[in-house]
Amino acid sequence: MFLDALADHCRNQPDKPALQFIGGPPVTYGDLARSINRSADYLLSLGIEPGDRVAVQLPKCLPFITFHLATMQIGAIFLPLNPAYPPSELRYFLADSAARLLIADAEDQAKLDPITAALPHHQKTAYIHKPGDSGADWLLDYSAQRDYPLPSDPDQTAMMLYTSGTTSRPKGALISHGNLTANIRSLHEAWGWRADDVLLHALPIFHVHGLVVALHGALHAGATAILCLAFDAAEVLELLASRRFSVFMGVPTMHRRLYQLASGRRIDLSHMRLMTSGSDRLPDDLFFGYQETFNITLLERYGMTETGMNLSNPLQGERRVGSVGMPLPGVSARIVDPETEASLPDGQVGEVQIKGAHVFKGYWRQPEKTAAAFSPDGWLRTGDMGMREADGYFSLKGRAKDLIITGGLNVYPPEVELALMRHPAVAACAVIGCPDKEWGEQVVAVIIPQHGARVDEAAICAFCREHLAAYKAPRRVILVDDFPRNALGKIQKAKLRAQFCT
Ligand code: MLC
Repeated sequence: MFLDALADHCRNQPDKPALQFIGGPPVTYGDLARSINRSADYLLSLGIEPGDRVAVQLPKCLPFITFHLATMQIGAIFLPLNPAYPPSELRYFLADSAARLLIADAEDQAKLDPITAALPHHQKTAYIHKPGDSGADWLLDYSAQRDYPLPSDPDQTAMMLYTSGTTSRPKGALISHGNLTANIRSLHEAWGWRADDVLLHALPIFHVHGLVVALHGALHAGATAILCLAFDAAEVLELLASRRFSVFMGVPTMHRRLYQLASGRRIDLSHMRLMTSGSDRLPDDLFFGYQETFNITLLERYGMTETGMNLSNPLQGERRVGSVGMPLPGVSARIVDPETEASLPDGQVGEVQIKGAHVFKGYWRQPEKTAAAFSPDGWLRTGDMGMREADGYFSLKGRAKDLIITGGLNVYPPEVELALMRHPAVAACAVIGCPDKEWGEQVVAVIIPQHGARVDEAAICAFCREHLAAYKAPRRVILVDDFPRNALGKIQKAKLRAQFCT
């Protein structure tokens, strides 16, 4: 499994750099093994047992990575949390997951202690001081050699990743060791990961893209990942041009910024073995712009939190503009009529459904939602609409579910609508996504104010930021007297989009 492959690399190439944060020292595979051991010792000293949830809310740093790997190694369930979550979201994730332990940045103690004090399952918050530098020293300064048995049951849950829902609060998607391993093996084969690859890693590490596809990909291959603390387009472009790297993965917003920064200059990046784009549709102009400016063809792929990666354009062969490619090895994909779930012929648009050993186990303590996520014959309903061409390439054609993607992050309108409805000046609201060149889509709130209420648009946006992570907050507020509704009284968001997304 993935952890076995990593353990082999730690044993066989202890002096090779596994990770390096920009500006920091290299962390060899030997160092990584020791720091995982130290993290595991610590977790065990607190009585953390297999199946316990360990939540980690840290910036991008070595302790995040070692506690991630150590938690999975001792059979507990790793729960990453975005440091941008406001207290209300954080409280929900910690309460719903019933996490026993939270590992967090000491700088956040004043914010976190009042939240965790009221949580019945919460046992401890381990605060790390300066997790980016001195916090990492604590982990590296360790010589104990342990041989913890690695989890051997592929069905054992390794991670829990929250995904928002169209009709409910966020759900914890349970990802098993077998799921992770199946997906990383598919990607290893499809993308030709090599031990001499050097990954430039500029994604956040609390999502499947940055954590699993990018970081696990490099560690599984015994390669080296160089990590930027955040995405700075100028820094990333300079690094990419330096010829040190062979692999880079980004979301379209990142690629857009890199492309705009080049502003017509030709910068040859053809030494890059692999540059991928995902988490949102890659616009055609960016695909061609990259070819023109950087002499490289981006490889677009398609995945989701519940599965990891599903489809990919080929490493060798045609990377087709507007297409997310073909099923990865071991993955099956079909297009079905969204009503009847009957398979549709090539060329027809329907829901994309997925099957394979990489597909998640289900949602934490939500058997009905888990059942609803699958067709009667066991295919995962992705909620994405797509089409298969006769030669096997798939393309995405919209969404069956009400979802906005901004900067590669999913925002579920009902979640934003719920927050808006808590504002006293809002009588009714509908949240829509409007196309945006930089972000892909922009969150827009259409509001009917309470009778006689004065609505301050800036105050509404600020109010949302108190209750939701900033990327979910509306960028624009539009006031209306009424909504277009269908015969059943349902708000017709397509009409709102047509009217207001200009
Ligand atoms: C930041 N902001 C966003 C945003 N990210 N707003 C909307 N959408 C986003 N995605 C806000 C900030 O709060 C800030 O608001 C303002 O935008 C400017 O911030 P910034 O400094 O310019 O943003 P930056 O930190 O550079 O972030 C942009 C980004 C980041 C594109 C680098 O969003 C990012 O890392 N996206 C990748 C997300 C990702 O990893 N997705 C994978 C999910 S897994 P203000 O007003 O306070 O200034 C998945 C499965 C799969 O989807 O297939 O991969």
